[in-house]
Amino acid sequence: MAQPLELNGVVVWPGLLDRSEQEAVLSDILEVMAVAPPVHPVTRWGKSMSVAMTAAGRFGWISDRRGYRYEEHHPQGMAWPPIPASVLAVWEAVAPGARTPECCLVNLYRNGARMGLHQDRDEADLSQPVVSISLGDEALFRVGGLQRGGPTGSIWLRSGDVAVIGGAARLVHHGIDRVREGSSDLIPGGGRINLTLRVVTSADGGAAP
Ligand code: MD6
Ligand code: FE
Repeated sequence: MAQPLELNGVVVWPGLLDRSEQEAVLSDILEVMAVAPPVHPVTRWGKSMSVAMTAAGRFGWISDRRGYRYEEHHPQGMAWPPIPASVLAVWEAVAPGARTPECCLVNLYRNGARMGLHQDRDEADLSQPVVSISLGDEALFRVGGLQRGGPTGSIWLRSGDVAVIGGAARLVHHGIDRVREGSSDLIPGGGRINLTLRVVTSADGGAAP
């Protein structure tokens, strides 16, 4: 594996997946999306998110008028498809020894979609990392600190890049400011797909918070 970069404690592996590996992961994720279609979640306040989401694994992350949380079923009622082996292999490569991920959140960026600065803190075992895989169009990834409102830095994430948020940086604020449309021909119809792999439950097998 090439050398990783670091930004405010977030470890980024540029080009960890080559083109054929990206195509293999994408093909598996298109199958996930065929079974569990991406939907634009609605916030508690009724505002639709610009990113469309689905998931694989025991849990998916959803948001609706009742708030956001992990659920064992897609909003349309089906169980989430299993996490593809091609995706689990990336987790094993960058997070050896970690627990097995229980959620692969699939974020689909099209038509100017962005993601505001947030923390990933809905998981019960914060000793476990979140691993993110970027596919398709390049995206400007902003990373801040543990406190909201502190200084931030940015890095372009390209198709095949893998980012790991873990350890002391597990709760850093991060988001996607913009996506460079048309910068990649990987995804049919264009756009960007980001996969984030997470352990959701506590180490003793309890429920998510
Ligand atoms: C994205 N990523 O790249 C959004 N979260 O589209 C995330 O929100 C993220 O990249 C946790 C860990 C890594 C990430
Ligand atoms: Fe996140």
